[in-house]
Amino acid sequence: LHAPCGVEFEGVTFRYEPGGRDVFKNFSHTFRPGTSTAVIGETGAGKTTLVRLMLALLRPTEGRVAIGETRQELTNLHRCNFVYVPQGNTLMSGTVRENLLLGKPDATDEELREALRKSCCEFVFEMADGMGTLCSEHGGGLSEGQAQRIAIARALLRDRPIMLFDEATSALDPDTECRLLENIRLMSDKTLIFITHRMAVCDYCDDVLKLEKHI
Ligand code: DGT
Ligand code: MG
Repeated sequence: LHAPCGVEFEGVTFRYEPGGRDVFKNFSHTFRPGTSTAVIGETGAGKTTLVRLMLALLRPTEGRVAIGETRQELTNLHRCNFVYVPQGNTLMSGTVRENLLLGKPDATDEELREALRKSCCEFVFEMADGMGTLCSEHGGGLSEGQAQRIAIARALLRDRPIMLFDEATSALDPDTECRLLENIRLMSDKTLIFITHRMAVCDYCDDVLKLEKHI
């Protein structure tokens, strides 16, 4: 559907406030189309800021962020190339099925089940109400790790060329996390960007980007 799509940072300097600290200083990096990258760095290093620059929620103070083969400068329009799974629980109150359909409103039950399998959500099939199980706004009867996996299934259904995960697997046990990363990586036409505090994730990625905190 979508061609593989990369993201390029070219000489990006960014500060939140005039005269404030540079979160990025003449930063250049290419997220190559169809590859996976682990983004690591201490707290405050700028990982979430990197995401906001990609989503054009922020504009570089200097330099540019570009996307795709045409290397177009990012605008709000280009947000449609991304799906973003943020930190924390982002499920709405409603059933598992209703949550998944936010990712793809016309998905068949088979497509929903496929996305659940890829994101290690087999537990849904074992619940009495299956995809009719209720998730309340803050996860309800689901554990944090279960809610995270359903949010990832929803993101997979959205089927965008670039997937951004900001600590989106932090509540999973390491075995499940690795299995999930492997499943997602097998969809190798996607450009995957995993922000993580867990070094083990690096072993599952083609590239590692370490962000440093500037003083
Ligand atoms: P984390 O999530 O705690 O591991 O940290 P990162 O790596 O996601 O860091 P990030 O991008 O949230 O913050 C980078 C720097 O920018 C840090 O010094 C805090 C500052 N910062 C973040 N968000 C804002 C904001 O909305 N306004 C201002 N003025 N500064 C911000
Ligand atoms: Mg962050």
